[in-house]
This record gives sequence, C-alpha cells and structure tokens, in this order.
Amino acid sequence: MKPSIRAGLAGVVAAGAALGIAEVVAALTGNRSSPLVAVGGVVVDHVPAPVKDFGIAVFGVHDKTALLVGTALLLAGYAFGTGLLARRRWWFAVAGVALFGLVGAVAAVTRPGAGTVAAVPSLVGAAVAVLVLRQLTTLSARESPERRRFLRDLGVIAAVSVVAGAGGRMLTSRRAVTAAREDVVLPAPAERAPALSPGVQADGAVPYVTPNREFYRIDTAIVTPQVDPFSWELRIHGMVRHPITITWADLLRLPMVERYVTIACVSNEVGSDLIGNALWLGTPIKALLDLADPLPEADQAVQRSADGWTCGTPTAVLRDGRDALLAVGMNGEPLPVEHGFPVRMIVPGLYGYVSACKWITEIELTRFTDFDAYWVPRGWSAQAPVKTQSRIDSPREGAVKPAGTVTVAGVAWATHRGIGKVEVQVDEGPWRAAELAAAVSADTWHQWSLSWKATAGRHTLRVRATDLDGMTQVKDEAPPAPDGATGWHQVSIEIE
Ligand SMILES: Nc1nc2c(c(=O)[nH]1)N[C@H]1C(S)=C(S)[C@@H](COP(=O)(O)O)O[C@H]1N2
Ligand SMILES: [Mo]
Repeated sequence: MKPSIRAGLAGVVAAGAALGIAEVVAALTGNRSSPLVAVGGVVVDHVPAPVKDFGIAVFGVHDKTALLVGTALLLAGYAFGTGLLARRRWWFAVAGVALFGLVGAVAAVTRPGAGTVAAVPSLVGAAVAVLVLRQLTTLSARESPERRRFLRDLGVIAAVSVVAGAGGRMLTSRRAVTAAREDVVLPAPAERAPALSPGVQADGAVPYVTPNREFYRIDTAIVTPQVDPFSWELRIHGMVRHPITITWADLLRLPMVERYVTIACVSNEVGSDLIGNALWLGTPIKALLDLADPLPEADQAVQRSADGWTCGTPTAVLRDGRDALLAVGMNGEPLPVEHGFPVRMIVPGLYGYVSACKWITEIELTRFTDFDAYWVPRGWSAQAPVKTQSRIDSPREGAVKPAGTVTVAGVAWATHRGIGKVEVQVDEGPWRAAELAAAVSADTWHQWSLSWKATAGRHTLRVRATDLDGMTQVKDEAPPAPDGATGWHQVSIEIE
C-alpha cells in the first residue's frame, strides 16, 4: 500500500472514530447534540429552495439518502486530505480536525432548544480523532512489521467506531421515542368501558386486570422497535378498491372505544402464564377496512410491523362486528414500547401470532393461498382461534397446607366464545362446579373459585372449563404447536 494511501486512510478512520464516539456521547447529552444530526439539520434548513427541488427531481423520494451519501463522500474527502497533511505537517492536520469539530459544535449549539452542552459530542469526537490520527500516522510512518500493526489498528478502530456509532444512534432513538411516548395525550374514548364490579375478582386468582409491568411479552424483536408516532403511518393496501394511508394525527381523530380484552400466546403451555387481560383503547379496525373496501376474494388481512414481522388474520374476523381494535392505549396509558407503541392490533378470540401485530405499519389485503405470515412456514397454523383453557392459580404446585377449608382458585378463558362453567376434581373424585366470578364480556377471562374441605394426605387438583357453545376443554394433552396446547391443568399438594 502506498504511504499516501495509508495516510489518507488514517484520516478517514480518525473521522469515523470521531463520529462514532460523538454518537455515544450524544446519546447521553441528547439527540440534537449529535454532530451528524445537527449539521444535517442546518444543511436541510439552509439549502436554497431550487437546490432542494433539484434534489427531489433528480433523486425523487431518495433525496434524504442522496443528501446522506453526498455528505459522507465530502466528509471522507476532507478526512483523507487531513490524513495526508498529518504525515508532513502535523499541526495543520490538528487544525483541520479542530475545524471539523468546531463546525459540529457550532451547528449543535445553534439548533433550536440546544444548550452549550450540545457542543460536547463534537469536541470529544475531535479529541478522539486527534488521538487516532496520531497513533495511525506514527505506525504508518515506521518500517514493517509496524505496518502490519497499522492495518490491524486501522481495522480495530474502524470496527469499534461503527459499533459505537450504531449503538449510540440506537440509544438516542430509544430516548427520543420514550420522550415522545411521555408526551402523548390519549383522546377521550367515545365509549368508555363499564366500571369493573368487585365481583370479577376471585380470591386466590391473579388480578383480573393484568398490570402493564406484569403483562407477558412475546415477540421476535431482538431490539425493541422504536417507532416515532409523528412519523408513523398505517397503509391499508393490496386487494382493496381504495388504498388508504393514515397518520398518527388522523388516527387520534377517529372515534376510540375502551374494551377489556384478554390476549393469549399460542405457545402457552397448559397451566402457564403467557396470557393477560388489559383495558385497551383503540379504534375499531372494521371502519377503516370498510373505507379501504377489500375485494371479496381478499380473505386474509396481513399486518406488518415496523421491523418486518407479519401475521395474517381472516378479513371476515376483523369485519364481523367483534371489538377488533387498532389500539393506542393499554390500561390507561399509551402502549408501552415493548407492547407495540405507538399502535398495535388487538383481536378478541385469536392467538397473538395471528392477530396482535405490535408496532403495526401496514395491513395488506391478500389471500391465505397467496401469502404465509411469519410463523406459518415455521410450522404453526395459519388459522388459530384461542382454545378453551383453565388454570389453577392457588394452591400452587407442591404447596403444603393445614387440613380444613382450602380455597382453590384460578382463571378460565374461551375468548370471544365465553366461559359457561368451570369444574374442579379432587383426586379421582366427582367433578364439582366452581363458583364463576363475573366477567366484563366473553372477550375476557373469568376467574373462579371453590371451597374445598381438605383432609390430610397428598392430593391432586384438576380443572376444566366449558365454553358457552357447550364444548368442554379438550382432555388429551397436546403441545403448543401447531395451534395451541390442550389438556387439563393439575397441581399436586400436601395437606397436613
Ligand atoms: N411486531 C410483532 N408483533 C407481535 C409479535 C411479534 O413477534 N412481532 N408477536 C405476537 C405474539 S406471538 C403475541 S402472543 C403477542 C404478544 O403481545 P404482548 O407482547 O403485548 O403480550 O404479540 C404478537 N405481536
Ligand atoms: Mo404468541
């Protein structure tokens, strides 16, 4: 490699290190202090209109990408030149880096609402660039084997810079979305949920309404998608007569309803807890679908999230009048980020993987024969109504209790069909009807309880539910795949 190329590369990597570190510092001092974001903002604000129009005309919708690529090329050229300078005239190169840092700092400090602290990321970045440039220039000037060290250090510093930059940007967007969520004011519902009667809660069962912090979470996201509500859009398209796109502001103007709905994961094992009941605030999806006017053949509504996950719901289910909601609120607050902020789907009666798309950005009307959503090629059914299930919450497996009256309690669900009865069996004795607590609607779980006169010894308690169609929970044990576990939950306990 020619000495001049090495020197230039050292300059480019030093600039990369500066930007990477600056992103990390910016994540701590606030989004707009990032030199990239600040300089970008200044440029966008000051580009003369004809240049902007030219950019849009030439690059079309990609004008932002073109701006970014153009800026990166300019920067790389400048950094290459600085690297060349560093070989012969070190202090000129330092001045070049300082100028680079100063531009970032001034841009950041003069952005609307910024304080002097906004200069810090640019200045720290410039300092790091000087150190990196010093190190690489020294190595590059020496004879081999130092040259090999030059290449190694170059690579390591470049890699660390990329990781730091990406990590910093991720942290920054996380903070920005958290702040945006805190500022959200949810609209008042056109229809409130009825006040909960104390009769919904059975002693010994989990809370009838699951607090957000305790609500189960299932998704494929390695890092939680950070979706800014103000750039959020939902596109309804595909086999429709009138494709539509709505923004966050459009959505919040639609009539909202409040509904208690229990959602469950298909992966829930018998007796397990991948299920929760919340008060959702949202707008019925039916009205939006009616506007888009799906073609009669479009039997599948595929929902797609900001991170590309998909699920397919029967179009008919979304339009049959049930409370299928495009939801924005959960238990009185905006959706928590990990539960889909700003917008998700909630559909009573179907497992989450075929209905409850979080961070939703798209609904594409299509046919089940034409598209398999995320979990279908992985061995799960395309159609998945929630199976009738029940669970004993107390006593717990392995509990030791004194003889006398023991309250057996838990939850039962057959969402959207509703629970008709719950029965409990002690050992191989007769099935006894449990007392069924009230429930707001067929779309939520029911709690139940039974007083049992416990005698000394080891006992097995079993539960089974029957839905309002008269179908009793399936006894045969089956694993969750492909469309939901079956079997009766039982616990073994000891009475002293
Ligand atoms: N974007 C996205 N949405 C998703 C998923 C996902 O992986 N990605 N998982 C689904 C599954 S399998 C379930 S059970 C529910 C869980 O919702 P929760 O995490 O709010 O409880 O979300 C559904 N929505
Ligand atoms: Mo799930």
